[in-house]
Amino acid sequence: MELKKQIQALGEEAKKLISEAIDIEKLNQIRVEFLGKKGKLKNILKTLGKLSPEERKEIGQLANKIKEELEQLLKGRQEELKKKALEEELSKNKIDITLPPHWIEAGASHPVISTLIEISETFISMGFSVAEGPEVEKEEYNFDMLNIPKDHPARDMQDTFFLNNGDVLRTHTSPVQIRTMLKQKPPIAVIAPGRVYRKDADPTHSPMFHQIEGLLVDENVTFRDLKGILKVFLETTFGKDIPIRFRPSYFPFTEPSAEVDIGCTVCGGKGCRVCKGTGWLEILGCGMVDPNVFKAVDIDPDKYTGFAFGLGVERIAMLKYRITDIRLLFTGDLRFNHQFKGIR
Ligand code: 2NM
Repeated sequence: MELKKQIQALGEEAKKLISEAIDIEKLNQIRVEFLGKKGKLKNILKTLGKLSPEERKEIGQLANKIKEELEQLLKGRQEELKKKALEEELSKNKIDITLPPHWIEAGASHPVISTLIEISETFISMGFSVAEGPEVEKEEYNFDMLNIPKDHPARDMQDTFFLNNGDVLRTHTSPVQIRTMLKQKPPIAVIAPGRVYRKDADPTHSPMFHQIEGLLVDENVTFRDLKGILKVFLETTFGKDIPIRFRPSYFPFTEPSAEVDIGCTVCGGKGCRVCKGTGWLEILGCGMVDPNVFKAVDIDPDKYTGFAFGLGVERIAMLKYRITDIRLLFTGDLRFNHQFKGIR
């Protein structure tokens, strides 16, 4: 039968083309050409009407069988080509997982900043807020209102950087406390961490360094409150068993004033180079806010009392990490910072 042969030949032709197809696009072309609505198989089947019912049934079945076979083959070949394309893509972009990584070094916090943050957090945990202010200050806020008059020797004690317009680089963060008391009335509990400047440069002094000062003002604040707060701070920073002593001292802005020593962390109190044989290390200054300071900021000294303290962050960082020359802290050499990776 002519039609049967034609259909079989068509099937063979399509099978050959499918097996030779090199991409998905070619497969789609073949599908349209042979199995499409206007495809070769449909064309042949159009002539079916002229046949007898038996022949029509037989040819119809054959055509269906061939159609199914071809669809099966198209599907199979399509899978094959997809797999091949993926394999090619993967072998082109091979990743060598044995290569060493591009090393990105993690940053490290500077020990002075770590220390400043740790100390601040200790005071924050006791209810203090953090206050900030400008590093270029009015002479009035840096000296006058702190009970340091123009002819007072304390002004000479602090070698000050003056600006042409008469302003100063703040020599301590006390002006921040002054600004706080001018705009906020008691109860006040603030710390003022920040950079300060003094004309000074040797193994233990840098012209720029960091201070944290604290101030607490309310009714009935006493020296005992000051001692309690500082004890918590020192024990948190240097350990529960750190020896502490208060020595009478003098500051223009506090009365009475004291300096606080801790037992030498290097020799344990026996006496060494670091504590200059005394067994003690000077760690901070403090006192009860002088009534003259309260008057300058319009707080009633008959109603309120307060304590204040100030400490040098570099000094504490140097003791904590056994650094003997302050200049190491200011080299800007990242290799130095990286020695303190992970301390915070
Ligand atoms: C110190 C020692 C003692 C201090 C005083 C004040 C203020 F503004 F409230 F009067 N702020 N900080 C103070 C007191 C600072 O540093 C060694």
